[in-house]
Amino acid sequence: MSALSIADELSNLPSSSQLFLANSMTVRDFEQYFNPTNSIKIMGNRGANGIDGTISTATGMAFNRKPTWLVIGDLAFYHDMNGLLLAKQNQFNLTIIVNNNDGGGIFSFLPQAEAPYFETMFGTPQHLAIDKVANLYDAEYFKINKIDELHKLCLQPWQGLRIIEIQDTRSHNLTIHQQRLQKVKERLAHEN
Ligand SMILES: Cc1ncc(C[n+]2csc(CCOP(=O)(O)OP(=O)(O)O)c2C)c(N)n1
Repeated sequence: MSALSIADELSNLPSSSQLFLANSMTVRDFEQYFNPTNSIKIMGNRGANGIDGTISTATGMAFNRKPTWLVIGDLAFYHDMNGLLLAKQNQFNLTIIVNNNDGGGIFSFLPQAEAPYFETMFGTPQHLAIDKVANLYDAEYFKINKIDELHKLCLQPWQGLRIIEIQDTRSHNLTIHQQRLQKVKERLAHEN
Protein backbone atom coordinates (compact mmCIF):
# COMPACT_ATOMS: atom_id res chain seq x y z
CA MET A 1 0.00 0.00 0.00
CA SER A 2 1.06 3.59 -0.45
CA ALA A 3 0.25 7.09 0.75
CA LEU A 4 -1.72 7.72 -2.43
CA SER A 5 -3.96 4.72 -1.84
CA ILE A 6 -4.82 6.23 1.57
CA ALA A 7 -6.00 9.40 -0.19
CA ASP A 8 -7.93 7.30 -2.72
CA GLU A 9 -9.64 5.20 -0.06
CA LEU A 10 -10.56 8.02 2.32
CA SER A 11 -12.51 9.63 -0.49
CA ASN A 12 -15.32 7.28 0.63
CA LEU A 13 -15.56 8.68 4.16
CA PRO A 14 -19.18 9.28 5.23
CA SER A 15 -20.36 12.88 5.44
CA SER A 16 -20.31 13.07 9.27
CA SER A 17 -16.51 12.54 9.20
CA GLN A 18 -13.77 15.03 9.90
CA LEU A 19 -10.27 14.76 8.47
CA PHE A 20 -7.04 16.25 9.76
CA LEU A 21 -4.00 16.23 7.46
CA ALA A 22 -0.45 16.26 8.78
CA ASN A 23 2.23 18.39 7.21
CA SER A 24 4.99 17.03 4.97
CA MET A 25 3.72 14.69 2.21
CA THR A 26 0.21 14.00 3.55
CA VAL A 27 -1.19 17.48 3.00
CA ARG A 28 0.44 17.63 -0.45
CA ASP A 29 -0.88 14.21 -1.47
CA PHE A 30 -4.40 15.07 -0.42
CA GLU A 31 -4.28 18.47 -2.09
CA GLN A 32 -3.35 16.82 -5.36
CA TYR A 33 -5.18 13.51 -5.31
CA PHE A 34 -8.01 13.54 -2.77
CA ASN A 35 -11.43 13.58 -4.35
CA PRO A 36 -14.07 13.09 -1.62
CA THR A 37 -17.49 11.80 -2.59
CA ASN A 38 -19.12 13.43 0.47
CA SER A 39 -18.84 16.87 1.98
CA ILE A 40 -16.52 16.45 4.97
CA LYS A 41 -14.66 18.90 7.18
CA ILE A 42 -10.89 18.98 6.51
CA MET A 43 -8.26 20.75 8.61
CA GLY A 44 -4.49 21.05 8.84
CA ASN A 45 -1.79 23.16 10.53
CA ARG A 46 -0.11 25.21 7.82
CA GLY A 47 1.64 28.53 8.60
CA ALA A 48 5.21 27.50 9.35
CA ASN A 49 4.33 23.94 8.24
CA GLY A 50 5.79 22.30 11.33
CA ILE A 51 5.41 18.61 11.99
CA ASP A 52 4.97 19.39 15.69
CA GLY A 53 1.68 19.32 17.61
CA THR A 54 -0.23 17.41 14.96
CA ILE A 55 -1.83 14.73 17.12
CA SER A 56 -2.79 17.35 19.72
CA THR A 57 -4.48 19.53 17.11
CA ALA A 58 -6.33 16.59 15.59
CA THR A 59 -7.43 15.63 19.10
CA GLY A 60 -8.82 19.15 19.47
CA MET A 61 -10.75 18.65 16.25
CA ALA A 62 -12.21 15.42 17.70
CA PHE A 63 -13.44 17.31 20.78
CA ASN A 64 -16.93 17.55 19.23
CA ARG A 65 -17.11 13.70 19.35
CA LYS A 66 -17.56 13.39 15.60
CA PRO A 67 -15.67 10.56 13.90
CA THR A 68 -12.30 12.14 13.20
CA TRP A 69 -9.43 10.86 11.04
CA LEU A 70 -5.83 11.93 11.13
CA VAL A 71 -3.41 10.96 8.37
CA ILE A 72 0.20 11.42 9.42
CA GLY A 73 3.78 10.33 8.67
CA ASP A 74 5.79 8.39 11.22
CA LEU A 75 8.11 11.27 12.21
CA ALA A 76 5.26 13.70 12.85
CA PHE A 77 3.52 10.93 14.80
CA TYR A 78 6.53 10.40 17.11
CA HIS A 79 7.05 14.16 17.44
CA ASP A 80 3.70 14.61 19.21
CA MET A 81 3.18 11.12 20.60
CA ASN A 82 1.98 12.28 23.98
CA GLY A 83 -0.92 14.05 22.30
CA LEU A 84 -2.37 10.53 22.36
CA LEU A 85 -2.83 10.87 26.10
CA LEU A 86 -5.54 13.51 25.72
CA ALA A 87 -7.38 11.39 23.15
CA LYS A 88 -7.17 8.36 25.44
CA GLN A 89 -8.30 10.21 28.56
CA ASN A 90 -11.32 11.71 26.81
CA GLN A 91 -12.16 8.71 24.64
CA PHE A 92 -12.47 10.92 21.57
CA ASN A 93 -13.40 9.11 18.37
CA LEU A 94 -10.06 9.51 16.67
CA THR A 95 -8.56 7.18 14.07
CA ILE A 96 -4.94 7.84 13.22
CA ILE A 97 -3.52 6.43 10.00
CA VAL A 98 0.25 6.38 10.28
CA ASN A 99 2.00 6.15 6.96
CA ASN A 100 5.16 4.52 8.24
CA ASN A 101 7.99 4.85 5.74
CA ASP A 102 10.56 4.93 8.54
CA GLY A 103 11.66 8.53 8.22
CA GLY A 104 10.97 11.72 6.32
CA GLY A 105 9.58 10.57 2.98
CA ILE A 106 9.40 14.10 1.61
CA PHE A 107 13.17 14.43 1.40
CA SER A 108 13.49 11.60 -1.13
CA PHE A 109 11.99 14.01 -3.68
CA LEU A 110 14.92 16.43 -3.29
CA PRO A 111 18.34 16.39 -5.04
CA GLN A 112 20.15 15.59 -1.78
CA ALA A 113 18.49 12.16 -1.82
CA GLU A 114 21.67 11.04 -3.63
CA ALA A 115 24.07 12.45 -1.02
CA PRO A 116 26.09 10.04 1.17
CA TYR A 117 24.89 11.77 4.36
CA PHE A 118 21.23 11.55 3.31
CA GLU A 119 20.02 8.94 5.81
CA THR A 120 21.64 10.62 8.81
CA MET A 121 20.67 14.18 7.90
CA PHE A 122 17.35 13.83 6.05
CA GLY A 123 15.95 10.29 6.04
CA THR A 124 16.34 9.98 9.83
CA PRO A 125 14.76 6.52 10.32
CA GLN A 126 13.75 5.86 13.94
CA HIS A 127 12.96 2.10 13.79
CA LEU A 128 10.27 2.43 16.46
CA ALA A 129 7.41 -0.06 16.89
CA ILE A 130 4.06 1.68 16.48
CA ASP A 131 2.15 -1.26 17.96
CA LYS A 132 4.00 -0.64 21.22
CA VAL A 133 2.96 3.01 21.14
CA ALA A 134 -0.65 1.95 20.57
CA ASN A 135 -0.36 -0.43 23.50
CA LEU A 136 1.01 2.31 25.76
CA TYR A 137 -2.00 4.53 25.11
CA ASP A 138 -4.61 1.72 25.06
CA ALA A 139 -5.42 2.42 21.42
CA GLU A 140 -6.96 -0.20 19.19
CA TYR A 141 -4.22 -1.12 16.71
CA PHE A 142 -4.38 -2.42 13.14
CA LYS A 143 -1.51 -3.08 10.79
CA ILE A 144 -2.85 -3.32 7.29
CA ASN A 145 -1.33 -3.97 3.90
CA LYS A 146 -4.39 -4.31 1.68
CA ILE A 147 -6.68 -1.56 0.48
CA ASP A 148 -9.72 -3.75 1.23
CA GLU A 149 -8.83 -3.72 4.92
CA LEU A 150 -8.72 0.08 4.96
CA HIS A 151 -11.97 0.17 3.02
CA LYS A 152 -13.72 -1.85 5.75
CA LEU A 153 -12.28 0.27 8.56
CA CYS A 154 -13.42 3.45 6.77
CA LEU A 155 -17.03 2.37 6.69
CA GLN A 156 -17.50 0.79 10.10
CA PRO A 157 -18.41 2.92 13.14
CA TRP A 158 -15.98 2.92 16.05
CA GLN A 159 -15.50 4.33 19.56
CA GLY A 160 -12.33 5.81 21.07
CA LEU A 161 -8.76 5.87 19.83
CA ARG A 162 -7.58 3.71 16.93
CA ILE A 163 -4.20 3.57 15.24
CA ILE A 164 -3.88 2.08 11.78
CA GLU A 165 -0.32 1.50 10.61
CA ILE A 166 0.45 1.28 6.93
CA GLN A 167 3.99 0.28 6.17
CA ASP A 168 5.77 1.60 3.12
CA THR A 169 9.31 2.44 2.10
CA ARG A 170 10.50 5.87 1.10
CA SER A 171 11.81 4.61 -2.24
CA HIS A 172 8.47 2.93 -3.04
CA ASN A 173 6.68 6.15 -2.07
CA LEU A 174 8.83 8.08 -4.56
CA THR A 175 8.15 5.56 -7.32
CA ILE A 176 4.39 5.60 -6.71
CA HIS A 177 4.34 9.39 -6.95
CA GLN A 178 6.38 9.39 -10.16
CA GLN A 179 4.06 6.81 -11.70
CA ARG A 180 0.92 8.73 -10.69
CA LEU A 181 2.32 11.99 -12.08
CA GLN A 182 3.21 10.25 -15.31
CA LYS A 183 -0.37 8.98 -15.61
CA VAL A 184 -1.73 12.50 -15.05
CA LYS A 185 0.60 13.88 -17.73
CA GLU A 186 -0.43 11.18 -20.20
CA ARG A 187 -4.12 11.81 -19.53
CA LEU A 188 -3.70 15.56 -20.00
CA ALA A 189 -1.72 15.06 -23.22
CA HIS A 190 -4.44 12.75 -24.46
CA GLU A 191 -7.22 15.22 -23.63
CA ASN A 192 -5.51 18.26 -25.20
C1 LIG B 1 8.90 20.92 14.07
C2 LIG B 1 9.50 20.60 12.74
N1 LIG B 1 10.71 20.00 12.71
C3 LIG B 1 11.27 19.69 11.51
C4 LIG B 1 10.61 19.98 10.35
C5 LIG B 1 11.26 19.66 9.02
N2 LIG B 1 10.53 18.60 8.34
C6 LIG B 1 9.64 18.85 7.34
S1 LIG B 1 8.98 17.49 6.72
C7 LIG B 1 9.85 16.50 7.75
C8 LIG B 1 9.74 15.00 7.66
C9 LIG B 1 8.43 14.50 8.14
O1 LIG B 1 8.40 13.10 8.09
P1 LIG B 1 7.04 12.32 8.29
O2 LIG B 1 6.22 12.98 9.32
O3 LIG B 1 7.37 10.88 8.52
O4 LIG B 1 6.26 12.52 6.93
P2 LIG B 1 6.64 12.12 5.41
O5 LIG B 1 7.70 13.07 4.95
O6 LIG B 1 7.13 10.72 5.39
O7 LIG B 1 5.35 12.34 4.69
C10 LIG B 1 10.67 17.25 8.60
C11 LIG B 1 11.58 16.69 9.63
C12 LIG B 1 9.34 20.60 10.44
N3 LIG B 1 8.61 20.89 9.35
N4 LIG B 1 8.81 20.90 11.65
